Amino acid sequence: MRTQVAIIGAGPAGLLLSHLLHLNGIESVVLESRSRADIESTIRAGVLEQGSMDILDEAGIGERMRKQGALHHGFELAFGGGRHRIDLLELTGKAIAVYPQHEVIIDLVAARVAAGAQPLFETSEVALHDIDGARPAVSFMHQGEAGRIEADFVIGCDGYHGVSRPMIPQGVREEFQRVYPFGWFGILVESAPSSNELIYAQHERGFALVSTRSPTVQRLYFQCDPKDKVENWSDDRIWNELHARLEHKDGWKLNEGRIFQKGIIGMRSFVCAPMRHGCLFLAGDAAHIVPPTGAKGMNLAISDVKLLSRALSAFYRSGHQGLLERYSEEALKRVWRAEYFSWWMTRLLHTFADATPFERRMQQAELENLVASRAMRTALAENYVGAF
Ligand code: RFL
Ligand code: PHB
Repeated sequence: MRTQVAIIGAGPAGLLLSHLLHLNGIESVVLESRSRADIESTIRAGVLEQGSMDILDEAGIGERMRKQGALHHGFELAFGGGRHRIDLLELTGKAIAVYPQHEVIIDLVAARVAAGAQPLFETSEVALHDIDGARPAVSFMHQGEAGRIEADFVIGCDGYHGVSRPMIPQGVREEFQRVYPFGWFGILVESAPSSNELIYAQHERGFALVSTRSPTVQRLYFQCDPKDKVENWSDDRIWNELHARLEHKDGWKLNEGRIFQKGIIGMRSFVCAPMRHGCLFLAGDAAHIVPPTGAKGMNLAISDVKLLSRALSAFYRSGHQGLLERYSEEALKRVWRAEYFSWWMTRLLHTFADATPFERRMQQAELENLVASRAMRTALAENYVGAF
């Protein structure tokens, strides 16, 4: 088999890239190790920046997002017993949408199927060949048969644990990493939202976050030991912890409901540079990871593939390689700024067990400064909505 662009991974990065290339008349094949049902039901991110919404709209797949996604014009920061609103719209003129990542995946798969280009699901033994030579190819197993696709380009959109990144030789690849000494315990709850807007709470017992998925489902997180086990957390223990971290004297109450999903997520910051080697290009989590505090992961994946689809389109239209050559440098500029913001939000809002009393006071003072200063709130809001 031969195609123009072989894409490994049907996450937001791989599926959107395939769709954007199709809109530019470029043929691609997407290989995915999991099943369609699995990728369409895995609960992950929730927040889309305005720029990401615009890209989905321009690509003609924004209709359900516009109808079912909830537009948020601000969020709240809770600390020291009070709550403070960050008015994103007033500070930046932009907003964000809460629209679950698996819904974006459903919309993208539907668009690919409608175009007659369904990803190859449940492939295994995916391997890349000759990525810096003349005949790049990807081999794999699919439905019990061995397959091989030759392509002009191979795009690694296969997430942090994928096979693409290790194909960049060690002497060429530089990796930057920070693993945090805590994780997030995430739950899905059957109940009406407790708040119209997200609440990011700093508390001495640890960070907590109130988000939503729909008018009948809440998404809640709280900082935990990354090595803890879900079995150690009964529903009662979870609610006690969330009430303790989120409720203060102002009368606001967290809505309880049936907890129907629990999970623990580790947290890291990670960047691989460069994001290109030969005809292999990396996009999304394959090249970088941010802790979820800044809600940037899916948005970075979307902005990578926007750059990449432009570069590939320019190449196929006119033979110019300039944008392809600049891809890694351009993508990494945005990546590092989002890494900084995600690290900063994480440091600002989490409890570090080894922090000295002085460092704890500095954290409080930074939060007080932030809400007191329009300039600092504006910087936070610009980063959060991705207004660059
Ligand atoms: P994905 O989504 O991990 O997709 C990679 C796909 O590649 C497949 N794959 C392979 N396929 C074939 N052969 C192989 N050898 C393969 N190896 C892997 C995998 O099965 C998978 O389907 O990467 P992509 O496309 O780069 O997308 C990145 C986002 O998924 C990720 O950054 C976000 O989910 C991060 N994130 C958030 N991002 C936001 O923008 N806003 C948020 O509010 C937000 N919240 C979150 C998050 C991530 C979270 N978790 C679970 C880490 C909240 C959480 C809790
Ligand atoms: C989510 O709704 O899953 C969510 C929202 C904001 C974040 C991270 C996750 O910062």
